[in-house]
Amino acid sequence: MTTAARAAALHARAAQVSSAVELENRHGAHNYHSLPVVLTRGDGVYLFDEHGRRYLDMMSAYSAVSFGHSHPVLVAALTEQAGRLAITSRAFHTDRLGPFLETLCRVTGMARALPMNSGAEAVETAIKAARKWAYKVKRVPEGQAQIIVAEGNFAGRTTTIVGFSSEAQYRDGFGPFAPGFVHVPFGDAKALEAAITPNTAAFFVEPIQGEAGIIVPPAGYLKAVREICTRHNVLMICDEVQTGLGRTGRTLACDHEGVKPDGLMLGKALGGGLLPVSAFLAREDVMAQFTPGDHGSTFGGNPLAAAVGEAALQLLEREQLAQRAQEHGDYLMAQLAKLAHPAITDIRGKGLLIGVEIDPSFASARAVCEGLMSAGVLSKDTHDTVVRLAPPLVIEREQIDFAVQALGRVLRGLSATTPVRRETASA
Ligand code: IF1
Repeated sequence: MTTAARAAALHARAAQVSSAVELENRHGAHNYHSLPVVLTRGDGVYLFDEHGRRYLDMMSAYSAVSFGHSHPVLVAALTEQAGRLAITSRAFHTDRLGPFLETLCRVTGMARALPMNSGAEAVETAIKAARKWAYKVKRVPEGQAQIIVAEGNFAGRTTTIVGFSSEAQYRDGFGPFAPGFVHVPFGDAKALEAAITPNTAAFFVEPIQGEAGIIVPPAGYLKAVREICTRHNVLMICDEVQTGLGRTGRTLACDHEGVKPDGLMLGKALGGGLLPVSAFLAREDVMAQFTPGDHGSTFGGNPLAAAVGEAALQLLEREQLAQRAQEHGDYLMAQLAKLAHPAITDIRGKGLLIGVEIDPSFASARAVCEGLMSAGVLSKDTHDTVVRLAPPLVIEREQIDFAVQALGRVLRGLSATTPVRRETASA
């Protein structure tokens, strides 16, 4: 089937898609280009559409559904707490927040935690903490604090955060942006050291860049960053919103190099795939910058989120999901490599955070994801050429086999319609 014919078939199918899409299109902002499927139910690694079709979820809502859809233990924790006490604000204490914070600190090894809701809010909290620490502890002149970020970063959609994005579309039309951010190439420790000045408060970095296309830095990079930040009295703050909580085969992606950052952000899976829960965690003197009234949130630390977050962390440990992600991620990598299809130019990642780079002369990653959808597998492309494979950490080997076989069929189908690349004589 030619690409045009496939697109037409998909759009014809999209037209059949329920009135829900019609209503979305008529009443909603058009800020997503969703695949033409209307999901109505999730169960473990599976999603079901309005026609009852079953799909294997290979992207887990961008790693927010690491425990699988509607995990019974987590749903029980949610419903029990919802029926008892859900939202109080932090004007009052509750019986759930303290135990959740204790577990968060124990699991991550950090001294203190500040609960928020979205990943972006945890990142914004970290920016405020780093700046205030710079002024009050490092004695950087007021208003001069610099935060170094990596090119290719993704940390959320608030205007402060998109202000330091290197992705033009994420910035276009949303300025003016907050000053005080400096870019260095991701993975280059020497460039980081060269960018540090006496006014540098912190270096914010994802241990593996997700949205940039599952970019794994050179081995030893995080350890080198740790040493440089310590030597220059610069805070190393890691964004583990996507890589944290077992996703890459360790509790935190920093654990692969035995690196302990001065601060880190968690989100996504911390909410058990049921509601938004995030947190900024840090060493004592950084978190001590916050005094009553400095910072807050209507919903941050609510007992419902705390109950679900606590249950999620206990599940992560009890079911050894980080180790499972390592074993099943290695298996997935190996099975993908066996495809040995010319359209695949790279397979990269750690644990169950994997990116498959597709040669654009064969097809876009979006077209591959559309093909996968027709084959009963749901995933997402990033940056035009990368298919993200990040299934729930509870996935079984035979389900991994199903996903890989589906990808193989899709790529063979695309090859059949893609003009053979003419290797130029000079190549
Ligand atoms: C979208 C992907 C994008 C994140 C990291 C913070 C946040 C995110 C490392 C903010 C959020 C989401 C946002 C979502 C798509 C998804 C994403 F990388 F996961 F695939 F965009 F790059 N740090 N990532 O990845 O967390 O405020 O969203 O809770 O915006 O389209 P949030």
